[in-house]
Amino acid sequence: MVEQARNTRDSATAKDRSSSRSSPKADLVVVANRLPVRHATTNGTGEWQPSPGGLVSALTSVLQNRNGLWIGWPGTSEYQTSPKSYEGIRLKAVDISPEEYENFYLGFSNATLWPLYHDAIRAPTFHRHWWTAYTQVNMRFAVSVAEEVAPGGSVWIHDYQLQLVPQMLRQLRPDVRIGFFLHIPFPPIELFMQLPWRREILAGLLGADLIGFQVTQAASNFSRMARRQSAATGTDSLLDYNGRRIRVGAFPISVDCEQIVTLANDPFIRARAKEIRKDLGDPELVLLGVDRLDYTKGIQQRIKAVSEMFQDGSLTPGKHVMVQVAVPSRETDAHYERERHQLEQAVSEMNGEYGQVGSPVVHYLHQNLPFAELVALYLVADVMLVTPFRDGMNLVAKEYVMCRTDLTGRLVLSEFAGAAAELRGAFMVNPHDLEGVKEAIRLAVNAGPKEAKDRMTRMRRKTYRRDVYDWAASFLLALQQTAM
Ligand code: GDG
Repeated sequence: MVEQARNTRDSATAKDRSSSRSSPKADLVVVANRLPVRHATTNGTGEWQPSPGGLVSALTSVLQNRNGLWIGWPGTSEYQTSPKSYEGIRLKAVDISPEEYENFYLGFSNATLWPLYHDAIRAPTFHRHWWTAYTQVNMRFAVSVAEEVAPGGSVWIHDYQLQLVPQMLRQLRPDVRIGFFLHIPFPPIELFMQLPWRREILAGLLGADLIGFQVTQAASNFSRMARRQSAATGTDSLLDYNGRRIRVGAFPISVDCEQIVTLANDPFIRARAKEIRKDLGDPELVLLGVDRLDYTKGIQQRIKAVSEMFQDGSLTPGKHVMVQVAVPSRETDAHYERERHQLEQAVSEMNGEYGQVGSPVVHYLHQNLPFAELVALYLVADVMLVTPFRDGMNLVAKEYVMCRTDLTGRLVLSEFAGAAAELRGAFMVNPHDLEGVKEAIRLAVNAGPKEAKDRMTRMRRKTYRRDVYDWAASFLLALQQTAM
């Protein structure tokens, strides 16, 4: 299975786009908000390309082996033209209208659930018409799955946009096995209780046979909540509900370790890393941040910490340089626009104060870079800063660790990222504690080679043990073992 999956990154081919014959029912259906392909415009012409990332590779590989189908939204209203297959698996597009995009996606998914599930770092907004759109779109996904899954087949539903699908699908197709995985945190009871539709969301999730989370804390938050607000009884890992037994557990996601190591050892990428370092002015030490531009990622707080370190002399312009990549994200949302504006202001203030002509102290890129370029940056980074206020897992931390094949490099990691449970060799920080963040960066910057090597060795060993293919396989095995 793993071998096959290594080859899944090529473009969707013309053949893929044309094969829409009536198809048999699928033994395994993956359901996610997005299809594994996206419509991109290059040189003025639009074309369908595979979505990047280890998750798509891993899920594609399990679908290839099990007569699989992927159901999702193609990310455009031109859904009729989206490919009907990709890498030998069938794709089925679910349409979302522009109005539903506003209410279901930008509204309920990203302005109600996203902030609520991330410790309410921004106040969640509750609107009844957003909820209505959420239920409508979830029902459309459930109906779409019900039409396609073979008798006795399995369905794997992904993430916070589709939490009602398990129950809706169970009503339509009681004969199938249903798994659900939440990629983001599940909040503590006190926060989840704010949600006016908390009972409906719980009932939605409890339609599954297996409910997976990134870390045990999230799994336990959910089980406690379910026991308090629904008819469920049982333990944190096993719930009895409506005469069914539901398994709840942690399945920490990972990255495609082999692919990353191969890229990190690629002579062209290593040469590119040297070139980047030279372009940065051959500093003694490079600090790096790579995040989607999202208020949960703690980017501003990190810039503030580094800026204060230039001010108090712990970092020296010319000797120390920071690079911050902030990938454009959810740009139509006002919270995100404000975040970008404030971040860019902080970056320019820092450069205004401490930079010199031709040598800024922080290099800021608001771009989506090719993954190879990202790997080159990971190779350049002596200290990697991953300081989210809350994060389901954080794959950037794991990617960085896998790139450091020579066991150099130091990771500063928020204790509120799911990855902190595994990457114990990191310099841990509470991102809300600015002095603590500065202290952890100071320790990382000044760590000797032996300490850095010991820490990196621990983290690499742990990450290598379970890659994204193992993650997918272990979830599906657990699903297969649930009682029907
Ligand atoms: C959600 C949860 C959970 C970043 N910049 C570029 C680029 N990236 C890639 C990274 C990494 C991915 O994006 C980001 O993943 P994260 O895990 O850090 O964060 P979210 O996007 O918030 O993901 C998170 C994850 O789901 C999986 O379950 O870990 O907690 O929030 O893979 O490499 N990729 C490219 N260019 C960039 O500029 N090509």
